[in-house]
Amino acid sequence: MKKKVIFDHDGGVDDLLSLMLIFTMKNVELVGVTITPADCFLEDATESTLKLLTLFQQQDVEVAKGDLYGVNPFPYDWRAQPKIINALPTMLNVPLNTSALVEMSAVDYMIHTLDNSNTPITILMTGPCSNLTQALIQRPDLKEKVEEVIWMGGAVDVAGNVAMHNHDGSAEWNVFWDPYAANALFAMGLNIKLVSLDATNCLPIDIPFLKQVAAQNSYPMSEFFGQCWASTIPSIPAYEFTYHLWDVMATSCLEVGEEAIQFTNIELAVSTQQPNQGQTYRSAGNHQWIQVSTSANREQMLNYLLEKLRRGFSDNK
Ligand code: AGV
Ligand code: CA
Repeated sequence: MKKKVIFDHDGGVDDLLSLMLIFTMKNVELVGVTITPADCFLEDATESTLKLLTLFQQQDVEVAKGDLYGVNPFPYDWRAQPKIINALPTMLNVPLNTSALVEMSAVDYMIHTLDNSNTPITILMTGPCSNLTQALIQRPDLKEKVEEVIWMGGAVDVAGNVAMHNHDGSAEWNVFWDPYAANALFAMGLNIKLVSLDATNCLPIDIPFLKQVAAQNSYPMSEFFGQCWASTIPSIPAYEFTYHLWDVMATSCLEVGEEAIQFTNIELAVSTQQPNQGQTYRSAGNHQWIQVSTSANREQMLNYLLEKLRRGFSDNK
């Protein structure tokens, strides 16, 4: 049986790549996409999402826009960056079809979909976790409808990627955006896989990596991924600005096993206070067991991805 999935993303370049990767997965039934207006502007992310559904002939997937905003907004230039994806020739040539959009907010859509499903649903999140947390605060009974949560977020035994004057740098951005939601989510007793910077650090999106993608440019999906990733290459390379295989690695967890990404069960807490607001730290004895991606096998991940990208846009259809 296929894995039923709701995908909550926040419109970044790698969030959009993640959506495309899901479309290639034969073991996944993507029910709906919810958008968190975090590392994006909602209008841009909605347009990208709808166009990708059309490009991959997946218009039966529903899309709901989020209306929750975290306490720590992303920098405006990061939020504006993914707009470039809608300006790429491939996307300009796709007509905008809004029929997949539902009238409900992301939170209401999650509640509605979990409530009406006879089988549990996996929630994949590649942005902040506010929508899911709010949905389950409103309807705690729906926790039993959540099969598993896969969330790109956190930094446990490594540095974070938040670089702000009033912060100690220990937090990862998706958690930092709404640390109160993360704190509440960890206390809910769900089955959570946290794909943290501990694992994603092993795969920076750099020129050697992009050359490997470019070498198989004759496949439409490789070519498009290469173009999208190129837009993330920072003019001034520094850890805080360098893209890694963040959301894409989290998304691959729908398909790959322990040989590619290794998880360790850890009792984890989230700080809601400065100077380490949003830090995910070990807290032995707190009973908030979270499966943290403590490491990943770089070769396995690379081979998996390159193999996935050797195809056209709607080969499954
Ligand atoms: O912390 C990683 C998360 C991922 O979900 N996001 C980007 C990915 O979509 C925030 C982020 C951290 N550093 C960034 C980010 C950067 N340099 N540019 C844009 N977003
Ligand atoms: Ca993201």
